[in-house]
Formats: sequence, structure tokens, C-alpha cells
Amino acid sequence: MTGEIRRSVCALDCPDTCSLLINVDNGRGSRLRGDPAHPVTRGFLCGKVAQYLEREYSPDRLLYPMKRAGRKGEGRFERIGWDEALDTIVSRLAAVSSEHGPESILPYSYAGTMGLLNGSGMDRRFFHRLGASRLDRTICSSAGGVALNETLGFRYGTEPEQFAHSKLIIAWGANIMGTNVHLWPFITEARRKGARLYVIDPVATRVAKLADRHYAIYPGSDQALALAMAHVILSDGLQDQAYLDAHAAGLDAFRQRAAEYPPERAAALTGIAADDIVALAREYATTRPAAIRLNYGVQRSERGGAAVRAVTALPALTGSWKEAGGGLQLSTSQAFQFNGAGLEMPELQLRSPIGRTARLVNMSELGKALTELNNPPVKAMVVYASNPVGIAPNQNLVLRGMAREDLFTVVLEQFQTDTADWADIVLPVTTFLEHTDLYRAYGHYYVQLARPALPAPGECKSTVEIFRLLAARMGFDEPCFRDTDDDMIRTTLASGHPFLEGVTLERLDREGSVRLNVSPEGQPFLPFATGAFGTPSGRCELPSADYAPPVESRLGEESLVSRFPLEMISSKNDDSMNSTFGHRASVDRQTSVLQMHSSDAAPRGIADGDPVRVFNERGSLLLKAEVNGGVRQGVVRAPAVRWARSAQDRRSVNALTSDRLTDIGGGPVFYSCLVQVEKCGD
Ligand SMILES: Nc1nc2c(c(=O)[nH]1)N[C@H]1C(S)=C(S)[C@@H](COP(=O)(O)OP(=O)(O)OC[C@H]3O[C@@H](n4cnc5c(=O)[nH]c(N)nc54)[C@H](O)[C@@H]3O)O[C@H]1N2
Ligand SMILES: Nc1nc2c(c(=O)[nH]1)N[C@H]1C(S)=C(S)[C@@H](COP(=O)(O)OP(=O)(O)OC[C@H]3O[C@@H](n4cnc5c(=O)[nH]c(N)nc54)[C@H](O)[C@@H]3O)O[C@H]1N2
Ligand code: SF4
Ligand SMILES: [Mo]
Repeated sequence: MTGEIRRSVCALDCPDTCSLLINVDNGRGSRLRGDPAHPVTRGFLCGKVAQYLEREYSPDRLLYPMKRAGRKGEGRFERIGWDEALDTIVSRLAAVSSEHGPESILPYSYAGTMGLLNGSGMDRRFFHRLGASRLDRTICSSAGGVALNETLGFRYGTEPEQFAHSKLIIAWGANIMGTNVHLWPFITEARRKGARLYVIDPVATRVAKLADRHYAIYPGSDQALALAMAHVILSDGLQDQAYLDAHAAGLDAFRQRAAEYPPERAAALTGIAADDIVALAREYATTRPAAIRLNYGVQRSERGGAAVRAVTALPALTGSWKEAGGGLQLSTSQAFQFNGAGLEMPELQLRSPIGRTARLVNMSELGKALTELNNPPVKAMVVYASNPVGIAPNQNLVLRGMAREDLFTVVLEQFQTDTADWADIVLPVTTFLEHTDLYRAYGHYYVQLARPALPAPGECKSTVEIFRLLAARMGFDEPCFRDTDDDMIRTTLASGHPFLEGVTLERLDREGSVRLNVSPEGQPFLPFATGAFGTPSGRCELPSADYAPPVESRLGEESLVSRFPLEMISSKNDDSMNSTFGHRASVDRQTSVLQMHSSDAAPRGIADGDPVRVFNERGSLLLKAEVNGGVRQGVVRAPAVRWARSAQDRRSVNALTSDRLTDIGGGPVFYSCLVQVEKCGD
């Protein structure tokens, strides 16, 4: 078995969901690259995953089950066998369930893997049958997702391939070079044919530096900009009235709201000059086709939902959905019309001791859930595919919860993360190169399947297999707990939706990646060219919400602004994936800095490279100043998310972020965060 090339799929939480090829010699992977035949991957990978084999074979991989040997949080563990680990978990969960009710058990997971089986398959069945609390998975995209659904009815968007036909591309809160690099070749192709690229972002990201124009907007003010653009478009009569008449609802109320946002008012709210707003609106409305790549940065603020709704109204206003290379992409995920109910089996809750749908706990309020929630309190938490101590807001409150002696914590992990340090039991899991899974995407329209390309090291098991074993030990005798991976994939594909017609396990095994039947072969998918919005009215629902600056912003609550005058953005680090890859020294360096504008650094006596303390009412954090022109005055940026366990003060950026929720969707407001900064050490 030498010199074989196997296929896999990148499971990281990224819109690109790349198709991978890996060279395997005698069971060992030697080279990882993007599949040149895949229409979106196009033969290349991002830097972090091109080196994934470093992570795969890292000496820091967890290989055996362990139990806590020291105090909670101390991070001392001793190796145990699988039998002892599983028996301990089952007996503790059973005891907690009978004493406090099963809802005192909280699963906590997100998108450490985007694989459907390992990320949202057997685990869901297990917790439903147990009657555990349900987790409201809001941590990333729920404000924007709900906003899209309210406006468009479907989370569909412009295909990445169609950006090549655009004449104007607006990257709106979208760090394309860092978080969505496979869109870049299509943008480059469009620019070769004369297209312009504009970026709307408070931070001078790599893509902002490569753009034709960078609009350095104030954080959390996008709704005001979009309303002002709509105002200009409507007062100049540049709208596509026929499209609006046929396919939109709420135009009168939207027009009235937009009329309250003349460019001068929006200029004061956004920091973008009135003339620039007028020019941008006119150019957007008259350049055909024009596409907006909206990403999730915009919706991580207090008004993030309304902002996404206002931006999403623009392509309906101009009729841009009609054109290949027009429209907007925030997500494509809902086109994967899988049989989610068959995969997750929520009806198992009726067979649980509570016999009804369990309560829902918002993952973005984990600190509160662990310290305030009652009836019942959370007594056990099972964490997988997530690192909540690192990534959830208000880290100090989360840590207070994790430290509770009466909380039983299980963590299924590949690495000893900040969260694993607080576990009572740690279970070693496989990586995506080592197990079978089925993948959707949120930045393109290809379904993919991956089989194990490499053997599992040590005693690692897949997350699916671990929940199968736990179910058996719990005595759950429903046949679904004996489903094989292939059974689960077949069930998931069998939704009967036309987008999935002919997409079978056999075909995926043959082809690896299959385009959804969103349009006839060779033709672009134009989701809303002829209306067909998924809203109850069948129309694009134009929003009418008013704007107000976030409480935590330069124009926000005065008592806060006076003490904490800087707006902190902790956006994604280019070379990591949330907290994944935090074990790398290079990533640790990149995520331990605070980017500042010189006019904010100088009055504080801070020079480039100085150690600084960043603080607010929730916490304090030590970082190194980078006075490098990356941010505009009044804004600071700390790339997310460092491993707190590597930091001298054992904290990371979420020690500062707020656990307020967004206006729509109950999401986190990571990027509405006021702080003060001082120089350390004198
Ligand atoms: N390299 C890398 N890639 C990733 C990730 C990663 O951690 N690293 N994470 C993955 C995940 S989980 C996700 S959800 C996606 C997210 O992908 P993106 O949404 O592209 O990433 P973010 O960094 O959250 O935000 C994008 C940009 O929005 C800007 N921004 C912040 N606040 C505002 C605002 O108020 N208005 C405007 N207009 N812009 C604002 C930020 O400065 C940032 O440059 O990326 C995925 N891909
Ligand atoms: N300040 C700030 N905080 C943020 C963000 C930000 O931009 N700024 N971004 C937010 C966003 S958008 C998101 S999506 C969240 C992301 O938060 P998380 O989903 O928690 O993402 P990661 O930090 O990448 O942690 C995922 C973990 O899953 C593990 N894992 C990978 N594959 C598997 C598997 O198959 N099984 C199991 N059991 N584990 C696996 C990895 O080893 C890793 O430790 O963070 C949020 N937090
Ligand atoms: S993280 Fe994104 S760009 Fe990088 S390999 Fe994975 S899917 Fe592709
Ligand atoms: Mo995310």
C-alpha cells in the first residue's frame, strides 16, 4: 500500500469546505493539497491547512482517555482505560439525571468539525434520548442567519463561481484573504475583466489593502450605511421598480426609514464621508452586475441582525438578483436540504424521562448558564467539537462556572485545550482525516463525503463512535443507536428534496464531491432571479427597523465610553481557525497582540512592541501593542482566539467580550466591546 493518493474533505468551520488529496505511504500521510479538479478548491489550500499534517502528527495529540488527577482546572490528568472512562461517564450522568432531572445535563458543541455525523448526528440522538437540555447553537451566525431567513426566506446566496462575472464586488465585513480565500480567484478573474473591488471594514485587512477602495467604517454602524445607500438609490430613482413590484414587500416602510438616513446623518454615524456614501450608492446601483460578499463580521454586533437585513435589501432594490455575477452571498448552507430530523431524531425526547421537548440553553450565555441557571441548574456538561473556555464571551464568568466543584465535565478532544484543562474526564477523538463523514458547505453548493484516509492514532475514537458506546452503556435499545456511519449518511441524504435527487452514498463514494441540483448542469444558480423567496409572502421582506449605535461603541452609552473609550474588534486570525491551531507558536504570537492606531497609542505612552493591559468591567488581559496602521483611530483589534493556557495571565480575548445578545437571533456581540488600554510595567 505505498504511494496511494486518497481523498478527504477539510472539516474546519470555513465557507470553502475544500476537497483534499493526501498522499499516504504505509499508512502515513506525507502531502496534503487541494483537489485541482474541484471547481471551488481549484488545487490550493489555505496556509493553515496546507500544514495540517503538523497538527495530525503533533506530539500534543491526545491519545488515551484520562481522568482528572489534580484540582479542577489545574490540568493534571492520568491515563485510564476506555471501560473506566465510559463507565464513569454513564454512572455520573445517570446519577445527575435521577437527582436533578436530565435537563441538568448540558451538551456543548459547535463546529470543530463541520461533518454532519461527528458534529450533529449520534450526539444529538444520545442527548435527545437522555432528555438533556438542548443547546441553542448561536455562537457564530444566528443573528445573520435569522436575518437572512426573515428577509430572503432561504439562506441561499450568489455562487462563488459567479463572482467572476461581476463588475463591482463589495466585500462587506468580509476578510476574504483570511477566512474565504477560495473566493479570491473568482474576484481576480473579475478584476482582470475590469471589475472593481471595494471593502467595508473597520480594519485594514489584507483584502482591504488589495482593494480599489477601503471604507473604514465605525464598528456596528453598517445598518446606517445600508439605509443611506438605499436612500440615495431611491431618491435618485435608481431602483429596479419592476423587480420590486413583482418580488418585494414592505417597500413603503423601508423607503420611509431610509429617508431618515440622508448621507450627512449616516456620515456622522459611520465615519464615511457623505460624498463617498452617495458615490458608492450610485455606483452600486448603476454598475451591472454588482455582487456583495457579506460575511459574518457585520452581525457580531448589537445591531448585527438589523444590519444584515438592511444590507440584504440592497440587491432586491437594484434587481441585482436577476444577473449572474449579481446578488449577495452571506451563506449557501440551507440549499443542503438534508433530512436533518432523520439524522438528529428529536422525537427521541418523547422516550426520555422528561417525555417532552427539553429546554433550550443559549450557548452564547454559557457563563450565565453555569452560574445562574436554575430549575434545574447545570450539573453535568459534555463538550465536543468546541472549546468554550476559549471561544465563549465573558470568559471570567465561564471560568467561574467551570470551577464549580459540583459540575461534572466531560471533554471529547484532539488537544488539551483551555476547556479540556477543566474536565473530569477527557476522551481522545479522531481528526477528519481519520473518520467517515458527510459535509455541507456555507460558501458553495457541493455535497462531499470523506472516508478515513489515515489510521486513528493511539486509542482515539470518532465522536460518533463514542456516543454509540455511551448509548449502549446507558441501555438505550432503540435501533438508531446501532446505525452504522453509512446508515446515517443514507438517512441524511434521503430527504426527497429535488436539490438532492440522485445524490446517493454510492455516487459520493465514486465522485467525492457532487453539486447540488440547484440549477441545470452548466447554468448558474440564480436563487432569486424570478423572486421565489422563501418567506411566507414569497417576497423579499424589506426591513423597517430603526438604527441606534451599539451601547458599547464610540457613540454608545456615555458612562461606558468615558471609562473605556476604545472599540475592540477580535476578528479572525488569518493563520488559525478560532482556537484551533492555538498550539502553534506562530499562532500564539499572532494572537497575543493588540493592533492600535498611533493617535491612540501616543497619548498613552505606548510604542510598537510595548506590553499593554487591556481592560473593562468584565476583565483584563495582557497583550503586546502593534502600532501598525491596521486599524482606524478609536478602534483596536486583537486577533482571535489565543489559547489562554499559553498566556502569562491565563486569559484570552474573551475575558473582555460581552455576553449581551444581538437584536435578532440571540447571537453574541463579540465586536461590540469597549475597552481601555494602558502601558504595562511602569
Ligand atoms: N483564517 C481563518 N478563517 C476562518 C476562521 C478563523 O478563525 N480563521 N473562522 C471561521 C469562522 S468560525 C467563521 S464564522 C468565518 C467568519 O468569516 P468572516 O466573517 O470573514 O470573519 P470575521 O473576522 O468575523 O469578520 C470579517 C471582517 O469583519 C470586520 N468587522 C468587524 N466588525 C465589523 C463591523 O461592524 N462592520 C463591518 N463592515 N465589518 C466589521 C472584521 O474587521 C473582519 O475583517 O470565518 C471562518 N474562517
Ligand atoms: N473573541 C472572539 N470569539 C469568538 C469568535 C471571534 O471572532 N472572536 N468567533 C466565534 C465563532 S464565529 C465561532 S464559530 C466560535 C468557534 O468556536 P469552536 O467551535 O469552539 O471552535 P474552535 O475554537 O476551533 O474549537 C473547536 C474544537 O473542536 C475540536 N475538534 C475538531 N474536530 C473534532 C471532532 O471531530 N470531534 C470532537 N469532539 N472535537 C473536534 C478541535 O480540536 C477544537 O479544539 O468561536 C466564537 N468565538
Ligand atoms: S480552512 Fe477553509 S480554505 Fe483552509 S483548507 Fe479548510 S476549507 Fe479550505
Ligand atoms: Mo463561526
